[in-house]
Amino acid sequence: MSRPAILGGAVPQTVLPISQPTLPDYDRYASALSEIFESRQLTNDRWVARLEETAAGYLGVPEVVALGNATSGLILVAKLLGLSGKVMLPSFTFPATLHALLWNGIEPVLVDCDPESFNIDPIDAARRWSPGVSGIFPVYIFGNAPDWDGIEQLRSSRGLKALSDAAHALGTRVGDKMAGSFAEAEVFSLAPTKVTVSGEGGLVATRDASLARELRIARNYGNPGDYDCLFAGLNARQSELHALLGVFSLEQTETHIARRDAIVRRYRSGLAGVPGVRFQRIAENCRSTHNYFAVRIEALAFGLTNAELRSALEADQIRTKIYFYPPLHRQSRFRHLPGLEGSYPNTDRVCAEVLCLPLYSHMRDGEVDRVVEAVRSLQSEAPQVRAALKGKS
Ligand code: T4K
Repeated sequence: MSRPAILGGAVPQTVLPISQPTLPDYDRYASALSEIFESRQLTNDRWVARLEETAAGYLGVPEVVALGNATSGLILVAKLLGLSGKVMLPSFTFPATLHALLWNGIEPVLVDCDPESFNIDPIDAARRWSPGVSGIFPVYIFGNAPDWDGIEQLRSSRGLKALSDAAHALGTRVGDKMAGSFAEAEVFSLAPTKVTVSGEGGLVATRDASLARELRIARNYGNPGDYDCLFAGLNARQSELHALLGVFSLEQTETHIARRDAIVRRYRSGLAGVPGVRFQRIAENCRSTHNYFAVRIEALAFGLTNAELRSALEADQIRTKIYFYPPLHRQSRFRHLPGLEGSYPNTDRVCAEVLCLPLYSHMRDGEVDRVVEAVRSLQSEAPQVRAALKGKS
């Protein structure tokens, strides 16, 4: 085991990023790009249509609408589904989930997470339900599917609409059903830190043809074609250059997920038995995309907090992130909103322990082993590491 840099060991030459896009073959991309240049049609044309068709085929849904990013998809779907009053969402998520509701003047009602799966807890959602709630907005945390059976019970008994934030979940499967067909609309991200990328991009999957039609109008200012706008839309268009990258990237999604699965298995076996290290629970019938590999660091048993481990790994040139901190109920500008003021003990605990370790589809076994070895050696010398970190601050 090499000595940690924080304790005076050698600083490695190479940096391991938390995340990196795995890109398709450049020459093939460049050659197709030259056709786009020749056509001079840079947005909303055949590559956007092809991305939508290919994604719809892959997901097994009738309609997919491509957008400039997932955030605009979430904003537009919340609007077009006619959500109003209050909508329930998890506190443990990326801020964009909340922003989609705030842009629509909807009151968020936060729900605690399940501490093992990190996903919205349907039992807590039932507790926090009140008559003004019109919808539920689960998130596939790190690619792990939420408990759709539990959500469905609440949804049907309370007459709720559901949209999902599936930003991490293009390729997640529950049994033989792909993410994309569980809610009225599910929104995927194709941003650079995702498994499937288009530079920036988003995809909305839905079975509702009229919602898809309205979304295509909404992404173009709400203009149905005659400039007599039907409603206030956005410019949320996908460009042809991005869509092209998305089409080629989507061809590799299954290969990338299989590789990520192997990486996660290697991580789990390498870290097995390290005191205080716990893994996200993924239901047996769920195939996660493993968009991120999150561990929980129980400080008492491990000897360091998640933040201390993060700083010590940083010295070893290993980049990590504490996603999602701060959770929504601790965001300084939003925490005083009425629906955010409750207590969310599981979310607080997960946030105090979670750490996302490097994971990208082209990550080599040796790189996984380097992270495992660093975590193991930092744990075995935790008191000295803590003292060294204190000395530096
Ligand atoms: N819902 C959820 C649950 C989400 O997680 C997100 C976004 C959304 C909705 C909204 O989706 P979009 O509207 O973005 O489509 C990143 C991403 O910007 C964001 O898309 C993502 N989730 C979030 C979890 O992560 P940062 O600021 O934490 O990541 P950043 O830019 O520091 O990148 C992390 C690492 O990735 C870098 O250290 C290096 C690598 N990287 C990054 C970029 C941008 C690359 O290698 N190449 C790149 O081009 O936000």
